[in-house]
Amino acid sequence: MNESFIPENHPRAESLKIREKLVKYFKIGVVVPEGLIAHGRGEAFDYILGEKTITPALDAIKAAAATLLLANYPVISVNGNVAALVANEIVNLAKITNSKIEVNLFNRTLEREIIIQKVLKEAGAEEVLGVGNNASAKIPELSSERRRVDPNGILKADVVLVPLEDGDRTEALVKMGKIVIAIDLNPLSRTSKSANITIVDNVVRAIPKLIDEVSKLRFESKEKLQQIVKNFDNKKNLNLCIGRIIEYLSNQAKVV
Ligand code: PTJ
Repeated sequence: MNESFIPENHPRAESLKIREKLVKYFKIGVVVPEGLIAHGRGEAFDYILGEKTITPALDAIKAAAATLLLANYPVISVNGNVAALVANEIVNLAKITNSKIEVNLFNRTLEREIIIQKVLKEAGAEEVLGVGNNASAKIPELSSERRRVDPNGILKADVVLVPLEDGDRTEALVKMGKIVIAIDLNPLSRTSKSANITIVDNVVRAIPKLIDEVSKLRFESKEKLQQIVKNFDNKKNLNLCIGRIIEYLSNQAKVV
């Protein structure tokens, strides 16, 4: 990649670096143009969430960590944006939660599956599911290429982590009886509303925090982990996130 043109003291350096990363991975075919648009929507929500991990998101992260630790066969679903932004972190999370990693694309092509697999392997993944003919099973109720999943991955999973997923597929996974953990900056999206646990936060902050939380909880008893999950209410949590946006905007309205 060309040297970065972003000055370190730029007030929006972090956000610009993320854009730069996505463009770099767009140029090599990992990210699709739609992924850049989806990121723009995410950025807008991040802006009105104050660009930090809010307390309700921390509660969701704790419930997600407990759910992953309780799972029998957890799978982390990876698309282009996720591979571009947090490949190393996904590999670390998979290792400490004993999760499988599956490439699962909205805009599926074999070339993209292969290059995303390469990015994940370079980040340290030993096994990457869902590539080529390995994605031979189908999610019922979904049409076209979007329905393909790996019989040794998402099809078999009891818990699926879907960072940046679309609403149709989240709903279909829930209907299949999977416990779905979503990461989505938009608390109003169908994904957010239909997942069992939604972390309303940027993947670049949420995944490292999820790793920390798993490290904290990994030696806790099964009962304690079950209690954490039981105490979590996704609808209530999403309402708290929307409340935080309203609060943020009304505070801004006072200073403008
Ligand atoms: O790589 P592919 O082919 O699988 O395509 C990936 C995209 C993201 C294009 C595809 O899954 C898609 O179209 O997703 P949607 O339906 O646009 O949903 C993306 C959601 O993720 C939106 O609600 C965004 O607000 C949110 N989002 C975007 N960037 C981030 C994010 N959430 C958390 N962290 C982000 N960095």
